[in-house]
Amino acid sequence: MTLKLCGFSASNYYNQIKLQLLEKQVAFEEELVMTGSSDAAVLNRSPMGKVPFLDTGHGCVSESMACAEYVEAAYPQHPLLPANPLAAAKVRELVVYIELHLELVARELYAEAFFGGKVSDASKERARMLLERGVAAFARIAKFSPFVAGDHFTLADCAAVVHLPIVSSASKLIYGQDLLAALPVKQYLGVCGERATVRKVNDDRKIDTQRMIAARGAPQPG
Ligand SMILES: N[C@@H](CCC(=O)N[C@@H](CS)C(=O)NCC(=O)O)C(=O)O
Repeated sequence: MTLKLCGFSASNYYNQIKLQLLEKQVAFEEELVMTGSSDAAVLNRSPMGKVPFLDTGHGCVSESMACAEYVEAAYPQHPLLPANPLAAAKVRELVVYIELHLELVARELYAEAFFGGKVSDASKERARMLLERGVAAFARIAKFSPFVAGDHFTLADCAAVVHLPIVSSASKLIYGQDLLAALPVKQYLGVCGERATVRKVNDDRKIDTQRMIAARGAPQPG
């Protein structure tokens, strides 16, 4: 069976794995699966009901880091992790900083920034404190030369390309200030945007966002 990437193209985490698969030139199909399902058939494949998950034909894998590691191990072509163990650990470290200390913190703001909801002032303040700490830490390890981990496009770029723009947008909308402004994110995204893979992910994201707006009548992030 052809590997299936399950989820939807407006999702930043889905796009992290989609970009990896495109970069590695892995043959894959996309299966539209939305979040928030209580259907056992979905939860058997992704226990939290989150996307993305991979259906390998022999079993499903959820959580983007587990998916990314599976893809690197099962499809060694065009590796996106360096062979050197320390260099590979530094790439994984960057992915964790981007996901855990930037995206996951900014996610607290999405309800108000993108979905017309309300986030309490206390939550905004806490998110701001955590984001400032996360950004300062990320700035110490991100190279942007031109890629996040150095001169090669890696898994850290699959994370950065999809998550950094959302962190910027959410902080601009909520605080009136881009908390990533001190980093060369714009130039970096310009370099990455020259890649056909990144353009494909962004084009599909825009189409899927329109699909979701039409279906729900509400704007979506990413
Ligand atoms: N830790 C998860 C995060 C994935 C995630 O939060 N995906 C969002 C879509 S962008 C989702 O499924 N949200 C629904 C939910 O949290 O229940 C991963 O790395 O895959």
